[in-house]
Parts: sequence; C-alpha cells; structure tokens
Amino acid sequence: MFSKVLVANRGEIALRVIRACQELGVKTVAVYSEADARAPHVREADEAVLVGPPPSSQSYLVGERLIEVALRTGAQAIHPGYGFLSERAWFARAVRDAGLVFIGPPAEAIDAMGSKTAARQLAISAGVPVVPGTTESVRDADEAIAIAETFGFPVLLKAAAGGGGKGMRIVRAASELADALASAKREAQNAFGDDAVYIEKYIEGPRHVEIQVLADTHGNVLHLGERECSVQRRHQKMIEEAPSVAVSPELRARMGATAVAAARAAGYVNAGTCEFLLDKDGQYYFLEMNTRIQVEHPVTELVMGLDLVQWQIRVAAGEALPFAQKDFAPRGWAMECRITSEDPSNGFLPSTGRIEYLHLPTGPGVRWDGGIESGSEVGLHYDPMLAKLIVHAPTRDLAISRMRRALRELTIDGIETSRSFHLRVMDHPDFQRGDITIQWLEQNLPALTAPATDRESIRLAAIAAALVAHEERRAGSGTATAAVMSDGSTVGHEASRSAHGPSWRDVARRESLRSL
Ligand code: MV4
Repeated sequence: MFSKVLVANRGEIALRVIRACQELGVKTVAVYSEADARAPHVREADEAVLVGPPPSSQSYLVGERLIEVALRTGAQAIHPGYGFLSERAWFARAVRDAGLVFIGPPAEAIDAMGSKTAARQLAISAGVPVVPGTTESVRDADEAIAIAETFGFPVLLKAAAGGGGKGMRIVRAASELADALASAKREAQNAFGDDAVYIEKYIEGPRHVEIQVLADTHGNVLHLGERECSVQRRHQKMIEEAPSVAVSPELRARMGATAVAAARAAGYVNAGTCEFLLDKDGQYYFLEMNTRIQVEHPVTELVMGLDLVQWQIRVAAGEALPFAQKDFAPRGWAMECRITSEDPSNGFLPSTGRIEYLHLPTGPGVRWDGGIESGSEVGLHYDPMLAKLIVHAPTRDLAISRMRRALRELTIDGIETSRSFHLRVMDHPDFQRGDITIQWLEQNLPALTAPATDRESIRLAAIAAALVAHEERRAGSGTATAAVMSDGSTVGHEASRSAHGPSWRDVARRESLRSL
C-alpha cells in the first residue's frame, strides 16, 4: 500500500478521499488555491501545499505543478477526484511518466472513452447496444439528412469530443438540419476545439441509468449495479438513487454484463461508470463511460456495502479484488440530494457569501459528504455543489421519508441553497411513484421552485422577520437583511451576532418546531 497520496482536488471529494486514506493508514497531501487556505480539506490532510491563485486554471488544473508537489512531498500516488484533471489522459500519462501512480484508469482507457465516436465504435465491437447512428462525424447537411432518413426523425447531433450535453442539438425535421449542424459545430469548436459532430436517433423520454464498474490489474472486472440519475437540470444531476425502480434483477444482470464488456474492451482498471439511456420499453443503450469516481458514488456504496474510494486506492496499489460478482445485490434503498449554493426560487442563480451557521442532520441512515463548515466563504470560482446528503433505508418509501426528515434537520444560513427544492421533490407524487424521466425536472420547474404561499409558511416568515428585527435592535446594528422564508423553514440571514444568550436563530428554531 502507498504510504502517502496527493489529493488533487478540493471540497467534498477531497475530504472524501482524505477520509478513505486515513482509514487505510495512508498519509495525505492536500493542495489548495489562495481561495481555499481555510478550507476543511486543507486542515484534515497531513500536509497541504498552496498551488496558486483562486482560478482553477492557475491552481487545481496546473498538472505539472501538482506532480512536482507530489514528488517533493514523497507521495507515491495522485487521486484526482472528479472534475478538474480526473479525465485528462495527458495528466494520467504525465503522472505515470513521473514514476507516480494515477489513482484511476490507464491513460489509454481515458483516451478510448474520451472521443464519443471512438467509444461508440469500441462499444459496437464489444457487442454493446448503442443508439442507432454514426460512428463517424458527418461531413455536411446533405449526408446528415441521408443518414437521418435511414432511422427517421427526430435525431440528435452530438459533438464527437463532447459529453455532458455541449454541442448537442435535437433536430425534428430535415429542413432544420443544416442550421442545427452549423450551430452544433460552432458550439463544439468553442467548447472542445474540435468541430466534429455525429448523429444519433433521438430517444424520447428515457431514464438515465448508469452502471458502476470496478476493475483491478489482475483481470477482474465487476459491476456494482445501477444508479438512477434522471432527476437532472441542464445536464446537472440533482438527485440520484440506487437501485432504480425501472431495473429488475434480470435487467440489472444484463446491463451489468454489458458494462463489464465495455470496460473490458477499453482495458479498464479502477472505478468507472457506464451511462445508459433506458427507454419506456426497457431497451437500454450505452451512451458513454465516465472514467473517474463520480459525485453520486455513495448511493452505490450504501446499497452494496463497500467503500469505492478505498477500493480505488487498493486497486491502484496492485491489490486484487477479493469479490465475486455473485457477492453483489443491492440491499435496501439509498438516495442522494446534491446541496448546491443555488437559489431555486431564482432560476438556480448561484448564491455567494459566508456560511454563517451550519447545522447538519444526523441519526439513523444519514450520511453527509460535505466540504463546508460554519464560516466557509462560498464564491464563484468553483462548482456550486457544497455537499451531498445521502440516506439509506430498507425501502424506497422509507428512504424518501428519511431524506425529508434529514433535509428538515439541515440548516444552512448565509447563502441560498437547493435544500427547499429537494423537499419539494420528496413531496411530489410523480417522484414518490418513481415516475420520472430525464425531462421530468425541467417540465415541473414551477411546482418545484415557486416560493411557498401557504398560511403556515407565511406565519413562520413573519415570526422570523420579527426575531431578526429584535436581534438588530439588541445588537444595535441595523444591517440584517430580511428573513423572509420561501419554504417555511429557513429563518433568514444573520448580519449581527451576540456573544450572550440565545440567538434569534435558536428562538426561531424552537418557534418553528412548535408551529410545524
Ligand atoms: C441522448 C439523449 C437522447 N437520445 N442521446 C446528454 C448528455 C450526454 N451524456 C448524452 N445525453 C443524451 N443523449 C440520444 N440518442 C438524451 C440525452 C440527454 C440526457 C442523458 C442523460 C441524462 C440527462 C440528459 C438530459 C438531456 C439529454
């Protein structure tokens, strides 16, 4: 096993990796930007090294500097987390060339899956079902129309270098194709420096279901079942669960075998995820493979009973997986809500400021993977995801009630967050029935994001506003912002503090508990 690992990331995933290392008896080196000098991942690591100014292009993305730090501090391996350098083949290669271990797949496997057309080609040759379409980029609109007519409209234009929805265009008729192709190419060129675009049949109203795979360097490739990730907005997942209501044990076995075949074809090692579309008829299609640990890995950990990040590290150190495929069947139900610094009632506008107060949910079946604490400054330099609230319960219904309970225990004051949105989802009958597709969130935005107007919420808002006014008078500083609650449970923004006695927040918490 390694004696020291450099963690090339920040926020909740840096802490997640540090915790895994601590439990394995591995020392950690954190890296941080000037904006993160007081971040929890810096404090929790055994050592921490400043790598640059706040913009990630000058800090977390400067691969050569991170490798230099690893060599200088005596780390033997680098864990990239997700985002940043995690899926850059050149970085995986540079780490290896420096005599270090990249805790992730071989650079060749990242390359193989990085081009979406190459990944489709690979999938097809491995017998993996893909959406009807091309494995070459289209030359011009005439060729694209001819291809589209072989499987019919609507079709989807996708960037070959893409992923995550950039450079995608739905085309519903031949007459729209030329314009759509031109704009998809423009967007692809701007986003990826490559204007290659290919064409697929557009699948209407599917679910997004993905399969976790785990492979070692001894030829063992396992799948760890599915995650249902359909609740997403603009390609940003908001809620994930495992298992999926749409996946039977028989379908899980088939999709799992498919994911294993795709991973084997790519020479995959370490943790990875195969993304599928699952249509209404139970047909599934391979989309792409994410060659990293994913944000939503905890729901798989909870239902499958293993620590994926620890296994990433153990596999990277050369250990063989001691499991057989038959050891894995999901136990109970796990659900994750992404807590972001975005204001649901304001178009999910990013919210910035200081986290004045943080109260975390605890109790049975609750897990918090976070990167924030009271006093954290939330800015605009990095991703708005602050933390993940994850629950595990015997059934899906019980997981939903547990999530609702945990969300109500959570208080984050000082910035707006996605908390109230998640409560709305938990209360929505479509979600409770599991009747959701990748379009569901965006089709139901008003109901999921409008400010609350019921009597109880307004009464609570009035109580909180009165308490804020009281606190302002007592502190003698009239700078507090209004504490109008949109969801009946947040009690506003603290702008003044008192060293003595209960704060208005404590009083508000008691009052709101009484009136709910
Ligand atoms: C699709 C599709 C429908 N039909 N391909 C979105 C990003 C990239 N991973 C592929 N994506 C899609 N590809 C065909 N042929 C719909 C999507 C899609 C989607 C997929 C997964 C999760 C969320 C999504 C949201 C919108 C569109």
